[in-house]
Amino acid sequence: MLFGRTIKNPIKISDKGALEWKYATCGYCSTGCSIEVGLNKEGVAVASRGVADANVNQGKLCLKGIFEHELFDSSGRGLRPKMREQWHQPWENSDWDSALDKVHDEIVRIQKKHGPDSFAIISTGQMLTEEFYTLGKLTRGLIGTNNYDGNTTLCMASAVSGYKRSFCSDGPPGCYDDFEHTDCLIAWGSNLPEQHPIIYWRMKEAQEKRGFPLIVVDPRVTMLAQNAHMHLPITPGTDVVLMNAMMHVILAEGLQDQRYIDANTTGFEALQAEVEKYDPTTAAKICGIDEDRIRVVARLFANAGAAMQIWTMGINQSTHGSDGVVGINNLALLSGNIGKPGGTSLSITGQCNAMGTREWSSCSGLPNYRYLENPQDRQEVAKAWNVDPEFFPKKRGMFQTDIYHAMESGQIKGLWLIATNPLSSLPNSSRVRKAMQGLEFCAVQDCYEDTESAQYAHVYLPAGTWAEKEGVMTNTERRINLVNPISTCPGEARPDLWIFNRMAERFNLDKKVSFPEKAADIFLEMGALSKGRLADISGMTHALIEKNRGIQWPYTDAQLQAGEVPPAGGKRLYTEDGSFRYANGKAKLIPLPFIDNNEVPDEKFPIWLNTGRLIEHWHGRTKTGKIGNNNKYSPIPFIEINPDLAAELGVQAGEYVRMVSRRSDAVAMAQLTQRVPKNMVFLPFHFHDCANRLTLGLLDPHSRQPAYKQSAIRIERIEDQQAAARLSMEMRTF
Ligand SMILES: Nc1nc2c(c(=O)[nH]1)N[C@H]1C(S)=C(S)[C@@H](COP(=O)(O)OP(=O)(O)OC[C@H]3O[C@@H](n4cnc5c(=O)[nH]c(N)nc54)[C@H](O)[C@@H]3O)O[C@H]1N2
Ligand SMILES: Nc1nc2c(c(=O)[nH]1)N[C@H]1C(S)=C(S)[C@@H](COP(=O)(O)OP(=O)(O)OC[C@H]3O[C@@H](n4cnc5c(=O)[nH]c(N)nc54)[C@H](O)[C@@H]3O)O[C@H]1N2
Ligand code: SF4
Ligand SMILES: [Mo]
Repeated sequence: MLFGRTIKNPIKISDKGALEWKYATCGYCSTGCSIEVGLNKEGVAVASRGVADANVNQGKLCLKGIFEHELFDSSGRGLRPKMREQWHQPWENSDWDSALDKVHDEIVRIQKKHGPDSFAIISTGQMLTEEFYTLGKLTRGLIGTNNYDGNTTLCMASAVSGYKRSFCSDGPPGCYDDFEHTDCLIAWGSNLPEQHPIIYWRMKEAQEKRGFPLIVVDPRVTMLAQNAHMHLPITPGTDVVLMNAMMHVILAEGLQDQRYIDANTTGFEALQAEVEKYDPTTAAKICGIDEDRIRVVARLFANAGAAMQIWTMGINQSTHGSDGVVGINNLALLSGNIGKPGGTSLSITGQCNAMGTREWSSCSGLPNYRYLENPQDRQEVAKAWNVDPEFFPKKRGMFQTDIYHAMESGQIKGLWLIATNPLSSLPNSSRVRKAMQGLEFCAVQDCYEDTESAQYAHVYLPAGTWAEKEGVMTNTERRINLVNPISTCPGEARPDLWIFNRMAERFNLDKKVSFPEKAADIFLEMGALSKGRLADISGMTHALIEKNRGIQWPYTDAQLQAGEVPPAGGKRLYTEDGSFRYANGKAKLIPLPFIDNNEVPDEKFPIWLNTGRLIEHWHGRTKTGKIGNNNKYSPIPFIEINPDLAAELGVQAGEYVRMVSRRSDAVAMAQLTQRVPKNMVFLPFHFHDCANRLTLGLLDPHSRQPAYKQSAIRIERIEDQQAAARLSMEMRTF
């Protein structure tokens, strides 16, 4: 018998008629791929391709980047500003002046009536850096609410907090080039092949060349786990116990790098005393990893010439998120693996410009990692912006997750949402819904008008997206790359920068503060503010960035003047002899006692609910749900469920099931797979009104990031499959 095709037709790539190619950086994930968009003779975007001489992606793109040009004319784009008196009334078309006046007047009214901090502004990791900077200037310098934060609290807050605790500063020390030098890689809670496909390709190429061991810690058999030498299917939320046990073994067997520890760290004795309690036999009972395996991994890691750790949401999104990051840093410091090629602790960031917002948005402080708490920082920024330093708050305001609680309690009355969709992305969405319904005023600024959160808006501001705008983004390895305007905004939609500048005019009547119109000029202003700081970008310009296909910070004016070539893929933040930002130049080793404070399965809710992502979709699918070649892979909500559990529940493959948590319920199709253990299901959070109906999202005490990955549910068989199918079809649209 013959299998497959007997005659092979040559693959034909249809000619899309692209005549001109324009340079940008992909606007989905934080990998930061350089991309070119092809325009046909009418100037319409018809194709996307990777840029061959870009260090990051070397000509490659993933499934999202390759169809990114289709975003420009996708359905649901906002074409006109809209307004209404009450959120439940029908929208009325408006014009820019009226809509912006309304937002301005409501901010002023609410601040006057209830105090400056009663109006909150929530931003994102998905705009361009010049836009973040401008919004920060407007918010901190003119509007003056302290309750200004970003969706990065849902994402990178634990990494930021952990880096600050260990090294006294945010800023990932490593880069992709470290894969080329490492002798051992541990990936904690990261599904690299699906969520950062091109970083995965870089890692895989390096690994195939040099064969270093890959150890994956994830309760699920992800694609990365399938490709690992060792998979550690950890009990959810217990990574810190495994880390402590590994440190126990390292210290008990004298495998630590004592010279490095003595020269570059403080706190060794306290850490030693704490990890003493975590012998592998005891730890194995909590974290579910066999004691001998813990020993093997600890030895492999500590004995490697250079050892590297990466992590993503499996660590950050936990009640021990910040501790997990500190634990990773502890392991790196004990073994002298910071700042050397292949030896690093590299947080893989999430959104395309999650780094840019950390550096420049002023959400948690002031530009370029300056602190509101530091008088000198306040003074410097006030001088540069020509505002009164006393106008700045003396400490940071609420985190995004706390802002919602303050909306519930009535402390916050007004909200301006920019490029984030909390009704889909915050945990326990029925609480979020209620909080939004209770607002006196809400403005939503989004490139799509059909988002869940826009349901509760009084004003809708239609924004441009991605390469309808101009500016830079920073990727996971601190590389700043350029987005050129390739298409114009549809209808009357305008770039976010334009919207901020027009809003600034309304708060800046005496024109005291300058708000440049051009992104390239704003970038130069930022460069001047960055001189001598950790993230010094004073040597960069937009033109130089495009020429180099991205430049990693720091790149200083002095380096430029000295003719030093911009860093092209090997730049590390700290040197092998420390140089950390604490006053004594040393990093901190911090003991991490484990307290089991998660929601865990019990008799009534016996199944772990693990939520996360798929390669083809982006978050709430406002973008990928509209692109056929992305959407077709998973158009409806589904769960990964173990066949043994399905059999016990009497559920067949392809049937719909009802999931019930203490918060609410949701319906999804059962996909039977051994990827998850019998006591866990995995539910992608991309679908409308689904995963976050169920999640509890307890907050990490340091970072205020929600534990999206650990909730308890029960699963019920549904008799009426047709009704469930109809419901599930509704969840695919919004
Ligand atoms: N295609 C696509 N790519 C994306 C995104 C997207 O929406 N779609 N989003 C981007 C963004 S913003 C982010 S933040 C990143 C996220 O990237 P990732 O963090 O890699 O993706 P997730 O699927 O959220 O979670 C990763 C893994 O954490 C595991 N996990 C769950 N609980 C635990 C635990 O207790 N311990 C450990 N060690 N692991 C656990 C899950 O099983 C899951 O496989 O992806 C970015 N890239
Ligand atoms: N259950 C569960 N929930 C999660 C997670 C999880 O793993 N599990 N992960 C969390 C994480 S890591 C993240 S990052 C969040 C993401 O949460 P959100 O930020 O809510 O996710 P997005 O859907 O990306 O929202 C971005 C919004 O901005 C719009 N937008 C895109 N580009 C532009 C632009 O240029 N300008 C403007 N004005 N609008 C734009 C999009 O249309 C979209 O509505 O979700 C979190 N929620
Ligand atoms: S890996 Fe990330 S940056 Fe690269 S093409 Fe895919 S989504 Fe875009
Ligand atoms: Mo994220």
